[in-house]
Amino acid sequence: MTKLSKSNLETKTPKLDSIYTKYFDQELSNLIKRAKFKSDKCGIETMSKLTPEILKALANGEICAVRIKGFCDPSLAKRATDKIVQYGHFRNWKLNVKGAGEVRTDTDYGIGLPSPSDSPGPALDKKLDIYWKRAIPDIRKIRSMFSPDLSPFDRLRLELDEVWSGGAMLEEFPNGKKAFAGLVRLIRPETLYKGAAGKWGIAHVDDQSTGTKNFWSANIYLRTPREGGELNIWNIKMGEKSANNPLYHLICSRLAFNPEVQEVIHSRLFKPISVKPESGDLIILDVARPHAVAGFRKGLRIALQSFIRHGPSGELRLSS
Ligand SMILES: O=C(O)CCC(=O)C(=O)O
Ligand SMILES: [Fe+2]
Repeated sequence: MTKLSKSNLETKTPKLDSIYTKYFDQELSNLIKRAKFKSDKCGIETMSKLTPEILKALANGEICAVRIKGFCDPSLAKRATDKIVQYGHFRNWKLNVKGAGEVRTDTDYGIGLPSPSDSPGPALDKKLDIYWKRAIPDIRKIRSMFSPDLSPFDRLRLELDEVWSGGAMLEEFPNGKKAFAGLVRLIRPETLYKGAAGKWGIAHVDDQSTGTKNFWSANIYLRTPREGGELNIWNIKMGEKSANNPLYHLICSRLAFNPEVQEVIHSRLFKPISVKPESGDLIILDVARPHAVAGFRKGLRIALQSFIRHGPSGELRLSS
């Protein structure tokens, strides 16, 4: 066993104070150190099928997430995953962070592309062209991985349309182009961050505009590790107070994808509520609440993912 000397202990567990001074000025540091969240005690509901009532409860902030157990038959999930892993050219999902350029996340994606998030300009235009061109062929490619069975992602689109007043559809851009939805996301032990974010996950929200209402994410889990890989959700009381909370702003920012900043975030958050997805489960969660995928040592964690926004006429709009 290596003996830990004081100096290598220091490099392994960077002191919080030095992280504060590295990333924030004195005033912001003090605000973050004083910031507190209240839990609203909302939970994660497990159901056997999607119902209008449970989605309304999610929309009204009465629950944090809904899990549909066995939404996809586990043996179908296994068969499709074997094909997906063989076929997919997995790449790390990178984010543009102001001042730090592209930073890696803990997640790789295979079939499909996440919608580009660059600021307006020629680089974004180029990425959007590729995204639009590939959207429908990639949706069909994923469908083919489950053939001759119904893809669970297609089933999700159908069932959301059936149960939600206002219906469900693929997100459509102002130019009439359809979005891609149902991204294959893969997390491996090797891609996890070190430190708190590797243990509890990268605490984040998925929309940088703080306090967005009714912005959900759906994940259909195809393969999950035997131990670890829980979905952690912080059931913070949402509203004006949380939207103005400097810690919430930090979690919403791209800086949250910095492993050192995660040390600060985790030191300030209370214990999350947690759910361990199993192969075949569907979870729809409110992604305005901080959430994270807990680390694991062995195995793969693969899911088909889509965001769900509420459109102007009350319809659900899906895009990855
Ligand atoms: O994989 C999961 O359980 C949730 C991932 C996530 O952060 C999301 O869907 O927004
Ligand atoms: Fe997320």
